[in-house]
Amino acid sequence: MTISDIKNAKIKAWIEEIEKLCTPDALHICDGTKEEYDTLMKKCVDSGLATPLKKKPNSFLFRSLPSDVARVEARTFIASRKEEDAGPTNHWIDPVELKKTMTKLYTGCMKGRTMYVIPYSMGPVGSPISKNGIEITDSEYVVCNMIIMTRVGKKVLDAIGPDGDFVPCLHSVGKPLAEGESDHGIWPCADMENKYISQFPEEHTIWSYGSGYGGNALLGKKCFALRIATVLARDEGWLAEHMLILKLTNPKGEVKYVTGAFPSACGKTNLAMLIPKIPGWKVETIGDDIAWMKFGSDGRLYAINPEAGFFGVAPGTSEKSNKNALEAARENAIFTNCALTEDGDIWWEGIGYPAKGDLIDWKGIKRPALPKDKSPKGEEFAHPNARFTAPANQCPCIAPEWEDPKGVPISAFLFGGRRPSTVPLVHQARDWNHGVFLGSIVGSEVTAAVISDQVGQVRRDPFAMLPFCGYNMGDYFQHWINIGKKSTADKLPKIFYVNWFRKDDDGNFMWPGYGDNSRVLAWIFDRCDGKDNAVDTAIGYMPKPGAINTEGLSEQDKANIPAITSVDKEGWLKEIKDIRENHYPKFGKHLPKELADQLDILENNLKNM
Ligand code: SAT
Ligand code: MN
Repeated sequence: MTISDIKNAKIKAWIEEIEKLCTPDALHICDGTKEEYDTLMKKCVDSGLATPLKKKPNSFLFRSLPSDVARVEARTFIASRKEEDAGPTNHWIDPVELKKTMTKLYTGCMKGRTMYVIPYSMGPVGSPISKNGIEITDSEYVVCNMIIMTRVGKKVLDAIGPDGDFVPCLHSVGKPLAEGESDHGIWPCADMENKYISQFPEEHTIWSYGSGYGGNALLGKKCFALRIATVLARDEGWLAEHMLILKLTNPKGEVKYVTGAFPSACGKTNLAMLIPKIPGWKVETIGDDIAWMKFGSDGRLYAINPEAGFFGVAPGTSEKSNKNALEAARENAIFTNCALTEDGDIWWEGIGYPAKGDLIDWKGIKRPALPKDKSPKGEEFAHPNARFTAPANQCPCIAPEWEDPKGVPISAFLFGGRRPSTVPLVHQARDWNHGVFLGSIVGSEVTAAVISDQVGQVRRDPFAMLPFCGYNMGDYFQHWINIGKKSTADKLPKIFYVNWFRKDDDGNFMWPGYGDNSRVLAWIFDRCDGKDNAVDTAIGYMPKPGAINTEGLSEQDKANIPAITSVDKEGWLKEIKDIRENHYPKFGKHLPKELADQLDILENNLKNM
């Protein structure tokens, strides 16, 4: 395609404006075809940025710089006109000031590079729930990832039409090249203080500069499908959430769709692709990271997966933990910051087998293989946030309806995080507002998915949206309360809080997780049918003794069940104190009264226990 194929005057003018600002050597309008993907990948291989993998057809390994390995929350900004509208959990900069700073950075920033224009759709093209974006980038890595992760090409320009809406997304790695200079195989990016991941919520616009990694650079994902989409969802009455979507079928062949919000690197991909340990049950995948949900005319919430691929955490992914993800990435995949084996395959910690021969680690250094598939902290062969990018339609358990433009009707929402104590295996909210309360208090240990000195510490991550809400989080809570008023209890999803990560005093996990989480999903499925399998407790409904199927579970795991399915009164009272003193006060007058009331109810219930 050339610029003359673009009939939409707004798009054309924007491309010309950015071209003038960034002064690339060439302009390329992406059509998303295989030929285009192959040509750009070849360019990456020729320049030394990508290594073709002999053992995985049409798959490539990239190594980033150690300073550009994950999202950078401290450099992520919500530039609303008023600081209050960004709220207490976001980094705010005045949009006029930010644009001035970034315009300076963008000036001439694509010198020596090609400027790519990627027309893409989040969601099936033409679905009433889908939205269109256009990303301009100077990174071939970004284009190739976007071709896997979204729907790219002329069909999107056609869907936008001559005067339709789109979200403009500007990205540069922030590393202009001098005359005759090349990257020499070194990942291009800018220094930390010059990285900016900026959202302008009033203009529905994204400007990203200086990072080439994941959510910082693939702007359809966190920047659009979450930060900007939360703003659109608030204004238009729907939900844009950091949630997997799965299809659950019981032994009778009955189906329910479930979504689940968990912070980054807490097992969303594994849960979405789970292989049940209990006979007769089946899990299929609709999405593994983001759900967009709108009310249907029947009053139920229908969800689509706005993405077309998986950008999954590689370490820990094995035949045992997630065979389906490995299968999805068997070919036509991109691997970032994994280790390379002598025979041309990828390897990572927790892949399930020790590597043979010498390896090249994610920093490009040759290392002798280890006898096990674990490494000491800080010396990993694959970076802990190493990723695979794989087309969703290559996943063996992808649900046939995963691209249904109507979406799928949701029966249950799960919230969860990594909580070594207090929070039980599963409990159910009594009603919608109680469920919103549970979402608002989610906490989790910080993972390697973000560059932070808090890794390993528990932080509050409401709705697993802490880094992804494009406006004041207190108003976002209110939006959730309001959504509950738009339908009736029988039609709204039931809300559950799960915790696969309880630990004993010696630091051992008390629940096997992975495929065994199907035991909890089965209980939830039956709850949605109103089955009498629960007891009413101070914190909500919990499984009746014996209601969790334990067939085939080890004796040790069975013995742990009473401890992880009971109410830890002291732990919850501490939790309440922390919410009351440190969490809720942050939101000031933006905190919905309904949530303050829920906190009082919980405290009373516990004191009367
Ligand atoms: O934001 S990323 O896409 O890099 C990964 C994540 O944090 O979920
Ligand atoms: Mn995510």
